[in-house]
Amino acid sequence: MSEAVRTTCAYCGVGCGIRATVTDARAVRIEGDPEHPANHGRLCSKGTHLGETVGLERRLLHPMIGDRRASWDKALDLVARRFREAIAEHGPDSVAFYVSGQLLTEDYYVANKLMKGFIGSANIDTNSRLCMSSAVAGHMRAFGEDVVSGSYADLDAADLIVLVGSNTAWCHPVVYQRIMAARAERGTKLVVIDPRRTETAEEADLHLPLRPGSDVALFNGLLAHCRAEGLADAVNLDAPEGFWEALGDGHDLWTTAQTCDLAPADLQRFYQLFAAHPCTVTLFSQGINQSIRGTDQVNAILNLHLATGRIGTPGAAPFSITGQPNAMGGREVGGLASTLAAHRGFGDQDIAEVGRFWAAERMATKPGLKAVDLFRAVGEGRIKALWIMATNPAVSMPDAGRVREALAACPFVVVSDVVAETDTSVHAHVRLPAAAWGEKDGTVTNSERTISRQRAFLPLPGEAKPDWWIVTQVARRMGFRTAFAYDRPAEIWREHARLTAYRNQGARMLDLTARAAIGNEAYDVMAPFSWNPQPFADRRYPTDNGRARLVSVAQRPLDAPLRNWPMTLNTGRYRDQWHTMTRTGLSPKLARHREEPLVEIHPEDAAALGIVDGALARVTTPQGESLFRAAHHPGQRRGELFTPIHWTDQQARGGRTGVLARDLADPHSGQPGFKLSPARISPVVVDWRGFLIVHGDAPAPDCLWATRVTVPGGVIYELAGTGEPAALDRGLPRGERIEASDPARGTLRVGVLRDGLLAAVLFVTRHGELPSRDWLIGQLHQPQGPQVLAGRAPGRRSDRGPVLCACFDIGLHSIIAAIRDQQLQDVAAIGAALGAGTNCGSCRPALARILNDMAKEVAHG
Ligand SMILES: Nc1nc2c(c(=O)[nH]1)N[C@H]1C(S)=C(S)[C@@H](COP(=O)(O)OP(=O)(O)OC[C@H]3O[C@@H](n4cnc5c(=O)[nH]c(N)nc54)[C@H](O)[C@@H]3O)O[C@H]1N2
Ligand SMILES: Nc1nc2c(c(=O)[nH]1)N[C@H]1C(S)=C(S)[C@@H](COP(=O)(O)OP(=O)(O)OC[C@H]3O[C@@H](n4cnc5c(=O)[nH]c(N)nc54)[C@H](O)[C@@H]3O)O[C@H]1N2
Ligand code: SF4
Ligand SMILES: [Mo]
Repeated sequence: MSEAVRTTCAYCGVGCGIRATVTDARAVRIEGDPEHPANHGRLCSKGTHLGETVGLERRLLHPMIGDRRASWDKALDLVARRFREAIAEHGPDSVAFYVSGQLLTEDYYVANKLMKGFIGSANIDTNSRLCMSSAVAGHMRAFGEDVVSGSYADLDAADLIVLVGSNTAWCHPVVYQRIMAARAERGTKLVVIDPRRTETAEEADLHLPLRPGSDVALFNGLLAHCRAEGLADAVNLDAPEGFWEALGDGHDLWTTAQTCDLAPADLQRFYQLFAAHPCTVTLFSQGINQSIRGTDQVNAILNLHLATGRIGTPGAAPFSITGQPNAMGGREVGGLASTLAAHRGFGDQDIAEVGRFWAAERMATKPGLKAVDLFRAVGEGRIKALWIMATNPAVSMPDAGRVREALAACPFVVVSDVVAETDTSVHAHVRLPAAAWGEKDGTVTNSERTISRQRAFLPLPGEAKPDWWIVTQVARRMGFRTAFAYDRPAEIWREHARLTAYRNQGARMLDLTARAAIGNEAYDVMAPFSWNPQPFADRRYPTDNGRARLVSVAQRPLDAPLRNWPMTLNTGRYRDQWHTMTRTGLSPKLARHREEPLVEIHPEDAAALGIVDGALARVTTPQGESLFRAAHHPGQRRGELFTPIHWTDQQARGGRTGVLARDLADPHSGQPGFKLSPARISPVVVDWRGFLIVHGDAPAPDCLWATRVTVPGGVIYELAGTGEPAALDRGLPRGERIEASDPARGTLRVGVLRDGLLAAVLFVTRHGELPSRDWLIGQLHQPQGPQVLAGRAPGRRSDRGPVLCACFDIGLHSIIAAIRDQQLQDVAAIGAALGAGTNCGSCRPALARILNDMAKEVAHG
């Protein structure tokens, strides 16, 4: 066994430090790094189970041109030639890169430099456009520079934490645990502002389930209240003319409560909490950013913090928390089409200075196409060559059906990815195998501006190569040899750090001078550091006059429901899946939390529309339609649906949220309004239901509904369909067949044995019950006979229910039984009895809810 390598988690913007110990050829033990400032040793369920994602199943291991393996030389030459030809024939704006907050800073830096300094276009945009570009635009308007002003330590010091549009318990779990610890220690108040009652909201002192899209009204109303109370007296601010006057009208408590559809008493309680606790952190993410009003919503929050002086002191900050592991690094190097590099924009002086620094052959002179416009341009044939790196736009872009058509029609598409087949890469002319987490070296910046090293601890498999290498090879072949002559990430890091310092003289806060000359060894051992531990402590801002700017923002009208689209669709994340599941989807443990894509709906809406809990339903929007399993949830607002973003064609026949979201975007940031699309829902009637469990892997059976779930040693497909299920068993693997079907009762039970070992089972029923899958999954690759078709161990019935604790594999039913039988009173007692919740802690909010629900049941007799 080797020494532990210190690196950073592959997933979210919390940026937890990890100690990875290689235990076998492709096996690794993962522990939280106690010395990392972001997590002090903690990890959530996703980080804890990273070890289950480092295998080589589904990896892309060789360059591919079409369906054929090609040498790196051939593939790189082809990419360089096609980009050169397009530029020669149609100009630099006829090509584009679409990159990702999951690239390392060094990868990002070279891609940006190639496009903006050498190709001569700014057509490089990133999935961060979909993620936090409204926060970027808001920061620039208020501070003059894209600076996130909060730190995790502020959460320890705050007296009030307001979570707005953030399901922190699921999406930034280690930050959430830090909030919970502060609450336990010092009674920090917690307010959650989210239309849905999420697990995050369950724990709060106050949950405000506001009308979607009404956040500007809420924060303007609060600011008007603070002004009236004499709390808005901060200095060193510029307010535009009429700013305060505009807050005079229609911002009283009653009008605001009505606009936001909140109980006035709840709103008043929030105002009082806010007024009483100057040490306030307002942490926000996609419920704010992913809106056609996103930038205004961000500025409404920044206005409030600036005007009440809640910024720049410990425990007081507006805090935009980032989603991806390196969203911030991408912002620092200029990965967005709307910024140049090193926190510079497209002013003449910036263009001239960056051009000189790069010795650029052809500088971009204006911002490039933002993601939504970029894919529109692809669809209109204006982009002749497109290179996609580390993102899956065929799933994650709004109106993804249109994006797929655009990709299919584009003359030349290159995809760099770690997996062989994604919904995007099926459209690629060239696929380039990228090094994955654990194989690549570089830096990432987390939500609080801490830069950490990601380090390799596994060898590069097959012919995979790091992204920076792939980009520089293409750049060299396009004729830019000297500008891309890097041999290692450290060289790129030094250049990036020098660029942040170049002609800076205090004009921009991002200044990495101190790390610009570090040697290769110092880079290798570089410890995590923040490039600015407490921004704005001196109340000076990187604007022309050093003052921050209040921005006049008014609540834009909220659409009434349309006749054919009586519902609205809200979209987001599950606790244990990451985006399009290319990696978390490999983990059997993570799969158990939510096995299928659900559409959550308020029970009364469901009753009115005939949507049965657990049955299939069709969600339709003007953009497209997809099937989901319906789940009644009283925490949904009336009139609203919620679906997850994770499922793709690789995992399911339905569950495709991307095709449903409309592609309207915020006018300032270009960020799509993913959280609100007009929609309707209808029941889907099926003739039969079933499941298929296979040892190893198998393609999805061809039927109406098939969702793939990774299980130990194989996969299970949950199935449903219309007509005759008989066709299904044609898809079974070859081997000795055993069968116990009863056509009269509408059941079909088939098993396949290979060398006496169970290779597959298919269970289908028209009316009856299906057995618990757990026992059958455990029989895969075990010696079995016909009795396996009973579906359970002789004489035993065990069903532990959906798994809540992914670390110790403990199901809902086991937890309920333990609470009842052992009279467990709190989360700690459950932990002591079962272990649940004692490792990563991601299930603690769920455990608290179960205790609460059971206590209520007892109280109601
Ligand atoms: N488990 C998991 N964690 C992740 C990710 C993942 O895929 N899985 N992805 C990472 C990434 S890239 C990101 S960007 C973050 C996202 O992290 P979050 O922003 O916390 O996650 P979301 O689920 O997208 O949306 C947050 C909440 O916004 C609410 N919301 C919707 N409309 C409104 C509104 O009008 N006003 C308000 N106030 N709230 C609204 C939604 O109901 C939802 O609960 O998560 C990161 N962490
Ligand atoms: N409806 C709706 N849509 C959304 C959202 C929403 O809330 N609602 N959220 C949006 C947000 S915030 C985000 S961030 C996006 C995320 O959406 P995407 O970025 O499209 O999703 P991922 O699955 O993270 O895609 C990353 C891809 O990069 C590959 N990859 C992983 N590591 C590497 C690497 O080191 N190098 C290379 N070259 N490839 C790698 C993975 O295999 C995967 O195919 O989705 C957006 N879409
Ligand atoms: S909170 Fe979880 S997913 Fe995010 S960085 Fe930490 S361990 Fe990784
Ligand atoms: Mo994101």
